[in-house]
Amino acid sequence: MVRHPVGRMRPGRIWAWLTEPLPVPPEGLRRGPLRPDAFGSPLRSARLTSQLGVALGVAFGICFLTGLYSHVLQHPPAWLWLPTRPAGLYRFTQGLHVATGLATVPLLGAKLWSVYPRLFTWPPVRSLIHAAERLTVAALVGAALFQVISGVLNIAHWYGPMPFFFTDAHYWVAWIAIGALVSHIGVQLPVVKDALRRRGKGEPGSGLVDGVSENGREAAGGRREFLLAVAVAAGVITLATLGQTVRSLSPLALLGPRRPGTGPQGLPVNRTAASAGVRDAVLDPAYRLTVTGLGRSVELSLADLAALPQHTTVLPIACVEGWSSVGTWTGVRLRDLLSLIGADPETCTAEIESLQAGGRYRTSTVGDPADDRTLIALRLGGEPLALDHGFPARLIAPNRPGVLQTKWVGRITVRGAS
Ligand SMILES: Nc1nc2c(c(=O)[nH]1)N[C@H]1C(S)=C(S)[C@@H](COP(=O)(O)O)O[C@H]1N2
Ligand SMILES: [Mo]
Repeated sequence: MVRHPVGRMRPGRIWAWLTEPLPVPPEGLRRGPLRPDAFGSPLRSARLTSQLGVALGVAFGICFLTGLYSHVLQHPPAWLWLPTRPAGLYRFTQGLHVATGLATVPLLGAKLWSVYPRLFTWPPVRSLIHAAERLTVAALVGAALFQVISGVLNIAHWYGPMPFFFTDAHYWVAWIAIGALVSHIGVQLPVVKDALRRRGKGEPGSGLVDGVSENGREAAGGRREFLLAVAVAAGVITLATLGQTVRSLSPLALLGPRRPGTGPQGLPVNRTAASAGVRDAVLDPAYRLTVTGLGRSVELSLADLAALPQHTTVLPIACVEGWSSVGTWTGVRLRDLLSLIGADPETCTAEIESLQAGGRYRTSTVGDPADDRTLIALRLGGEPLALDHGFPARLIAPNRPGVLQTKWVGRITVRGAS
């Protein structure tokens, strides 16, 4: 049993109260999984748990940071300057977020398997501080399972089991997970350090004995094989999904719900024109793009738009779900459209509004409309946009989550002009 490091401190009054042993429940209750010898697998050891814990900690850290970046891009705070270069940065970070999250599935499973006998530890609660520690672990396990499961459901577009808004829930539970994780690491660090330092203390040459379990039993072999199996499972899952964003791996992307190169004009589609209910509006010959603000307004027909200077940029659609695909887009620079009503693209922002009547992603804001690569695109790969890619006009801007690349644009409103 490892002594709690803080227990060696000169105990203050509160600390004494928190760590005071609580009464032990009657031995007669110690049945079933609570029996001392209920879990016999010699594979479980502090060393195995520590190694899985380190890997899982790194994976969660990556998911947290890349997830935070995705959140900030979708909800940019006014005081924060966000770079638009490199244009494919979000494509990389979000691909990493989803790939790492999926690789976490076998890691988390193995880690929970290695520690679940501790659910039945005896006595269940030794002291108030022990109770707090167990509650933190419960929060960590609950939050980790929630993140992995809700993330997988989101990529699968299966919202039935999620009666809440995925994005908000996934964001807030991430803070619970990271808070509980930091506290868990703080408590377990001495145990982990100790377990990892014991490398090679087993019987040399036998290849069987390796590490010491919590109760002093020597852990038998098989740990390496177990870790290898977990690593292989994580690797296979990664390979089978990375192809949704890395084109050369796309033939292997059996688990990736969207593969680059599929869909109209070689680009995947999440929301079709039919499901967004915009078919009639966008095919109407009376379609006009309205640019408005500062008390001025212009209406542009498709012919007017085609008569303006055309520019081409090569930019990815990088969906929050981890898939991405690069397209060659041609159209009118957003800055040129804003100039038509005398707005200064250097000092204003632009709200881009879809002809779609409802839905969360019918509008988005461009904070830096002066960027030359930001287009109201009319063409993809040299052809007019497919209906599902946002015909007749869609926004395409660098380093931007897919949900903000608004399709079927009908109105642009100048905001925040000075
Ligand atoms: N108006 C509108 N634009 C939208 C959406 C939407 O639901 N409505 N979905 C967005 C999402 S989630 C993505 S990933 C991209 C996909 O663009 P694509 O269908 O051309 O590949 O469009 C974005 N633009
Ligand atoms: Mo998306």
